[in-house]
Amino acid sequence: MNFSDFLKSNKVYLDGGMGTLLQERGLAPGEHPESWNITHTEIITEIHKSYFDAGSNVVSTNTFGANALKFSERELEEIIQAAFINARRARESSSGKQEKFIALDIGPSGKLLKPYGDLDFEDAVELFAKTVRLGAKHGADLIIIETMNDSYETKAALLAAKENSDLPVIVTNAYGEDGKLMTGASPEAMALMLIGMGADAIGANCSLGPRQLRPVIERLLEYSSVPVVLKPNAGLPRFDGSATVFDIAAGEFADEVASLMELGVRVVGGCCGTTDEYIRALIEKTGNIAPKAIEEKNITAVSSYTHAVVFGRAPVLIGERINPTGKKRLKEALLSGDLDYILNEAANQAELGSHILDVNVGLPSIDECDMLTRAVTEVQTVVNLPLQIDTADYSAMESALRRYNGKPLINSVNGKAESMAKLFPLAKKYGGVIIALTLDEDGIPETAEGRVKIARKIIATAEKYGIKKSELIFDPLALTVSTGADAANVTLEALSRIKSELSCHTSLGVSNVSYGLPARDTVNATFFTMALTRGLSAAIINPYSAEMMRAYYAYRALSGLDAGCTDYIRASANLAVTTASSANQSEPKSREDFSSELTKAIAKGLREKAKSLTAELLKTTPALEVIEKEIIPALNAVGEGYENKTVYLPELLMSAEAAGASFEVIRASMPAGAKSASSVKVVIATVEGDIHDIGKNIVKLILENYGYDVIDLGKDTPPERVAEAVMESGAQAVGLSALMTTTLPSMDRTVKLLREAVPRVKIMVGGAVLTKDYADKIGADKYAKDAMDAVRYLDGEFKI
Ligand code: THG
Repeated sequence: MNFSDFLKSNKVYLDGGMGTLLQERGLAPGEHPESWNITHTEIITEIHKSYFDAGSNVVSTNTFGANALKFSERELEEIIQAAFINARRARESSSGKQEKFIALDIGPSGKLLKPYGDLDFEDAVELFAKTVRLGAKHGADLIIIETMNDSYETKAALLAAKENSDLPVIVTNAYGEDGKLMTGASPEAMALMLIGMGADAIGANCSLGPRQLRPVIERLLEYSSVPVVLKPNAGLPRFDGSATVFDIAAGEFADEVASLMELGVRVVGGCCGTTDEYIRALIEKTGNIAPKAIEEKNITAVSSYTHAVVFGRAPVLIGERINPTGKKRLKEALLSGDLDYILNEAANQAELGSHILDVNVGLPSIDECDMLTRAVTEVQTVVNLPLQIDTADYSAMESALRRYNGKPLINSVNGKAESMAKLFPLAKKYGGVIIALTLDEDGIPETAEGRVKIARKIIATAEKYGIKKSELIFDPLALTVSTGADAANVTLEALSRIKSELSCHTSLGVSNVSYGLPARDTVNATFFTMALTRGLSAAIINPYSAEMMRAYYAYRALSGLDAGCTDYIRASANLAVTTASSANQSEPKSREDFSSELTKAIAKGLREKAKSLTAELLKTTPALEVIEKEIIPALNAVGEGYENKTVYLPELLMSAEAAGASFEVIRASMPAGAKSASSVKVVIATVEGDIHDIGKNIVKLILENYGYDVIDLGKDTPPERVAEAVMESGAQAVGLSALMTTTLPSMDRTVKLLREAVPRVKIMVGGAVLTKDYADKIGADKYAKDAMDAVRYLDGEFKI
């Protein structure tokens, strides 16, 4: 039986931990576990065999970090080939009677993707593709992409798997205590994107124990139309004085995973700290649980890199402003390649309450493929809303879909044969909810009947491409009422019928209705309300229009979607203020305006805007005042948001970038002598054996923006180098980072050496697996739980 067939109707038992077992057997800090496929074949084979003997259906090759960043092409092939030989030997020698499969295991690259990190998306795809091709060549039955803590990197890996093999793919992410990925994605956002792209099973692994992952699993089950996977750690890590141990034993682990299987989880195994004993206990405990059939959820929803927007609950507002139609300044900006105008519009529309933003950069003389891709990529750095990609150019559509970080809204397909033949394959490959216009080769039907007929044709054709009708949202086309008295009526009737007869969601470009009329906002808002009462799911609107926004909030309140009318009341108080200020964009600004605007620009991560506002402000304000009254408050606000989990890593980084740009302008304006003001030096490093530098890089950026002189030693840093650098530079403080439980001992060693060599230096430690207890135990001065915590500590120590 192949794995796809097995997955259809069975419970699937994966294997347990690998890395933690290799450490017990002597894997040294800094040594690549993947090399052991060649140097310790017996041990690797024995571990695989122990899992097959325990009853695992799937054993994952020891290739978690087998990628071209860590190994040369020749080494990579040798390692992957050896990994499969080991796994096959284990399979052949195991006496277990269950179905047995071997999965190519793929873990994260250890790098953040651009623009937050320095790995380009396509380079990430190619990096994973190399591993995928080798896995397929050497006999993988399936691919498991696991422990991914960033949505974009997960997308790159899944795309690589799909484009370079026909193998089934399981994708599991590492969710934190807040139920999100490190870069902010919710479980439903991941489920939507991954299932949209064709993942065969999705789920959660590593990071936490089964009990802590329950809320994540519940949300995955609610949204997933493919089997849900759970591969947790053996509870939470604890440092027992000499080694890292996990806090739940096999029996308790099995009980907890069993309770989630009762809810519908179909694929289970263990991650860090689990052994064959855990898998055996798990199989024993859950043998009698019948595998739950997978239900089609038929949820119509899109996602950004952080969250989902679901259609059919409350009306969805799609901001229309990123569209050059009728906008001279935007056209000019696009032609000169300036994206700042768009980023501003994106940030404003988000602030005004849009749920999704339309992105259209179509102009006759523009390279739309390049511009749309850039616009889509950049807009995602300043807002976390899902995007509606709006273009008639299929190559531009494909390029933008490829780079989009989430499950987008696709604007649009229509009933023409060519449109469907071009668009549906793209939607099928990349995922996305498709706006379908009810027009075809014969134009827009004048009757509602004619438009419904086209909708039926589109549904039937989509099905042939494997696209369900829940992935379609119909736009029955708002036409200009001043040129056709019945225009609005026909559209509304088509809308009602599409909803009642076809059970599909609908969307309208509302503003079309009022062309040529005075007081367009009033006509638009009234039409919008009429459409909402007929069941409209979404609308493309101008969020600057107070009348539209009032109509929206009033509708929500009147239809029981706004208890206590709290949203309506809050919105109407805000509306007068915000729309008035954004309407006057060309008026000269007072200094006060600039002040709050710079803070805002930094908080929103608008780099270019932050630069120009800083330069303007410096004409009237001393540099120090700009730093203290503008930049620091903005960074503090974002930093606080980060701590409260309202702001995620990407936004934090973009703000830091904007603040950095602002600092640059200030530095350039200062007299030469003032630049080397007595600053505090801080040496930072990721400890030996640890190749993760994401956390450390954030700390660096933030510290620099707070005026610290940072000496960055990079990752995998031996204790001696840290001590040397501190002595040479005379640094007052050291920051050490460790992201893996396995490298905690090396943090311990570094602290010990520093205490001997430079007792005066203050030591901060941090990282995902670190706890205050551990920091105290190894004698650090400070456990910094994040970058802002580090800043507060250093400010307290050195800037009194
Ligand atoms: N359905 C779908 N997509 C659509 C439409 C639709 N996309 C385009 C359009 N219609 C919706 N978007 C806009 C964008 C801008 C304007 C109207 C609709 C607009 N522009 C002003 C004008 O042309 O007069 C100028 C704006 C300005 O003053 O700056 O109104 O129906 N699926």
